[in-house]
Amino acid sequence: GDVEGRYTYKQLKEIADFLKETSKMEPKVGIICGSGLGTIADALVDPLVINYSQIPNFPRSTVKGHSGSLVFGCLSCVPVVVMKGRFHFYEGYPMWKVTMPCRIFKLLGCSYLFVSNAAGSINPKYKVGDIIVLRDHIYYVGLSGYNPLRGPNEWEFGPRFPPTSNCYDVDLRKAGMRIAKELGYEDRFYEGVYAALAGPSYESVAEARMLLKCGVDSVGMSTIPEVLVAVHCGLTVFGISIVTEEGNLEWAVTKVPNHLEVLAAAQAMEKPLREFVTAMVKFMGNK
Ligand code: 6GU
Repeated sequence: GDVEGRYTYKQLKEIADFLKETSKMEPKVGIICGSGLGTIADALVDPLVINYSQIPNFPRSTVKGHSGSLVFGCLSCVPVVVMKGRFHFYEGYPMWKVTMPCRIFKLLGCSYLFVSNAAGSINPKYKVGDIIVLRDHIYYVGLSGYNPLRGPNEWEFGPRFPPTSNCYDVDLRKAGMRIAKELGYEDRFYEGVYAALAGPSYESVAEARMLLKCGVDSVGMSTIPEVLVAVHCGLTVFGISIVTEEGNLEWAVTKVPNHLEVLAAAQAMEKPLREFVTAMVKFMGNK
């Protein structure tokens, strides 16, 4: 049941009104944290944590021990709301639950979506710990029918046939690459194409080779549904992948990702990532 259920506009308004009353804030940027990237929320000044379980009509996160939370606060004096723990399609959530937070961001008054994910690299140039600023995407899940915008159009939010040729704002991408350079991280930042699979199984070697031939740089199981719904309702989008695994393009190689190495690489990028997000949000606040 993907299109049987949906949030009514009234339900979404109720969620947004609850969050407005509780936070007394009007965030300018909505930030979605990828797996292991929740430390972005730790950088907020005067954080207010609202657990998903406290929010009417909000789904629960399936990750054990964490219901997930929205954190309101300031980054570089810009009011933001951070989503710690997203809803993945592979967990069994329907697309209308996966993407609901973007419409909430819109109703809260956000102009921007900053979205991040942990991803595998397909382009052999990219190593664990590299950060890929999303230039474009290939949405395999949508090409095979699971588009979050399928079903009656929600005219309160946007048009029936939204274009997707400019999902990742060019000014933000340029600013992102400039800021990475100014921070001294140009050797770890690239612009690239992200592909989303439904998951939860990883890509096979043949699939990885297909992705490479299709021009894919990084691959994961998230982000694009949220981006499509954000673009539909007029949010300006900026996205990054953090490479936490290197995709396997060789049948002869049976490399198993070393989880400790992956964690160490992600941890090593925590400081650069925090600096980068802080600077990007400052740029968004001044735009
Ligand atoms: Cl779909 N593939 C690989 N290789 N690594 C990942 C991933 C996918 N999603 C997160 N990390």
